[in-house]
Amino acid sequence: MAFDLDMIKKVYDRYSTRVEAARKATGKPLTLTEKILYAHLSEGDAQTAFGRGVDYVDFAPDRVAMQDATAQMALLQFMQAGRPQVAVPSTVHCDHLIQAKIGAVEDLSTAVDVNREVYDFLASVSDKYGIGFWKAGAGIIHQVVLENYAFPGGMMIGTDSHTPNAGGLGMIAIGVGGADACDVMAGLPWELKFPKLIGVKLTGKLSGWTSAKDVILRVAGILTVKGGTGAIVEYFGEGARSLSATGKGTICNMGAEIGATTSIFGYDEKAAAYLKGTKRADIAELADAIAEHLTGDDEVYANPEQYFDQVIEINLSELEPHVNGPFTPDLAWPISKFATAVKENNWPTKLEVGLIGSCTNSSYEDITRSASIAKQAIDKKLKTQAEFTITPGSELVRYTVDRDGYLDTFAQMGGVVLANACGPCIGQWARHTDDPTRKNSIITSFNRNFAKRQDGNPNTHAFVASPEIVTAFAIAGDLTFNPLTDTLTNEAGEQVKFDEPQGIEMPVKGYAVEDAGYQAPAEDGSKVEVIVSPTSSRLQLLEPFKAWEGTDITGLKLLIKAKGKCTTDHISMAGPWLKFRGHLDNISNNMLIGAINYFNLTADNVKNELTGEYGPVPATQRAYKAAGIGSIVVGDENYGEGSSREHAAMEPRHLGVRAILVKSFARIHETNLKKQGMLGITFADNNDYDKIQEDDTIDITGLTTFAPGKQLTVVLHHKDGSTESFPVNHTYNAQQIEWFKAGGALNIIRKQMAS
Ligand code: MIC
Ligand code: SF4
Repeated sequence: MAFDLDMIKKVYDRYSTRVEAARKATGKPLTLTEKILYAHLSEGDAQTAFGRGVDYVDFAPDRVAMQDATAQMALLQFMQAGRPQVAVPSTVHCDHLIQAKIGAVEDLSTAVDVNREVYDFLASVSDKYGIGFWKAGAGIIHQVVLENYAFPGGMMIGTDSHTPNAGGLGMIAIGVGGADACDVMAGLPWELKFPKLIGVKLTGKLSGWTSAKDVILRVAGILTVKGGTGAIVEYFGEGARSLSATGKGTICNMGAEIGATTSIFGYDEKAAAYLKGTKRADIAELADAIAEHLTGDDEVYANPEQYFDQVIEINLSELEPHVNGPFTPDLAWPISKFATAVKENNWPTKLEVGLIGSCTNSSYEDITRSASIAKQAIDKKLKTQAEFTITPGSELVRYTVDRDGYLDTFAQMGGVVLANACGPCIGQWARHTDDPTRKNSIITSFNRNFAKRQDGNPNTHAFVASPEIVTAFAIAGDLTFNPLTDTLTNEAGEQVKFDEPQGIEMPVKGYAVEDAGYQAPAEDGSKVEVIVSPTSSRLQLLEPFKAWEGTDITGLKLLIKAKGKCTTDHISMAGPWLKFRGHLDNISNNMLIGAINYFNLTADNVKNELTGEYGPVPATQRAYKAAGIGSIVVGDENYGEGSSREHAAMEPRHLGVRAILVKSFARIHETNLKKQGMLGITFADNNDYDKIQEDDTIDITGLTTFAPGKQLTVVLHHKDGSTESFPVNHTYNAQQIEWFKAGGALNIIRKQMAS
């Protein structure tokens, strides 16, 4: 049912020709990344775009995947595009809106109730436009995609930043905003700045406590949250081939945390085995026939420095397990140094909750390795000290590990199984805590750990590690414990030590499931009606944004000058706000409420220049909007890091912010701003950030001659009557400038489809 063999055949049919042509045109051996990209250039660009150094290139992705929290906006936009059906195979996954509170069964039934309107909307839009629909409880998008849709050498975009998970099966899978998904579903080419290439050579072999997760935790430590920006990370070497396909998925998934466009592994025996194990032997057979093209050329891997922009080498035999955090995923600690770091930094040593699973780490291998630790706790009479939860990534995995007895083991050690959904990972967690003001620690096998991410509490110190390390920590209940070397006192008062975890890559008896949770769309959806109630608080049809007025933008008020980290969680918080993801006006009430105001170092408290009073960011902006005055948001480095949610771009657009001026942008967010017709600009000289004062009135000039590569000018009118100006950069190409002028890319599509 799920995968589309004909589509894959078509991709593979043109593959060899494209790769050969590219080799000839560039006169060089090719990396895997280049091969897949070249094989997916859209027809127009296919002849001209070989060779790097080209800027924006048009691609033709094979698939689109959307999760419920972003699909609503993507599909509300698609409905305006005027097409009867999607142009490429697409799926919707209901995973983000399920709140973890009691346990899987109860939480799922509450979610189905609470989110009925949204689920019904997504199901009917999917039915109408030919989109595959995965019901609530089916699992988390990236795990379901890996099990059903990812294929070696393919290209997919997804409305979620962890879409790169499919790189574990050799697919170029890239996280985008809903507007990008809308283009591809409408049959338009998809544009991407041709990426830089980072090569990661893995030598040696994992053993003992070390797992695939530790590879990416280490890479995050090396590259930091910005280091992968604009790059695709390609893993290779004997070490790479020794990793399971799901382990590779974990590494690619968390590549989002270093800002990478995506990450990828070549097709190998492990990938073939996983395809066969998940009932896709026919895909493995097709892939075998073009296997030489589904990996980088030998010359490239023999001399990677000549072909990659940057090369990192990691010896898996020497790699230690890592724990990263708190508050940022790139603060990497080898386990041998972690206890000292905890003490020196005064992080709360008592561990309150350990959480395993999520889209990042809930494979059969992960679960069996963690269960082997849990089993030891039972056998060695250790009492689990912290709370412990398990979030399976999909119903397929859940059913299988349940059948094989692992969920029982977790239950015996005191674990609680949550629904197959994002839950605590995205702040959908009704955590029971006696005192939220207490500094406290949790550890997860998820990927993000920004402040407030899991439970909305700024006092929570969240750390990230592999599921087996998380399990051991949860049993110990103490962050200064080193499971590799230390002993624990058991209920009989004896000192006991953990043995190394043991796992099984894939179920010996095969994967099984009763109801995977898939609903195929109608053959002919033209009669299907999509209903959005005009009084709904959760869904709202979109109104087109206004086109640019044709002049410079002047007289802007400074809405906020954000200081430090300003992720999409700061700009458009998730958790309780997820329920408004389909209602632009309502969700706009969370705009920038997490950002720290440079002038008073508080969140959600900015000066209203019309009254001189301080108030919440959204209310202040609504006051400017009501007065017909535009505003500007100023930010720091890597602004918009994290999620793909385009709400972080649409909310300011909807409320009348005219420009975002920052030191640098995260990739997806920058594109999202452009798509929505917003002006996203960067300081040419970062010191100019310091010139911006709270009471400034600001102009942006040069817009009447807005052109690629040409700087614009920002003019500050200070309160004391003085004026200062400085140049700012932008990365808009000719097409994107048209989006700006039209007031958003969708306004252009709508016109094209109507004509
Ligand atoms: C996340 O991990 O932050 C999310 C929630 O999956 C987001 C998507 C969203 O905000 O809906 C992402 O990573 O893109
Ligand atoms: Fe869901 Fe978390 Fe994965 Fe995002 S990172 S898709 S919130 S499980």
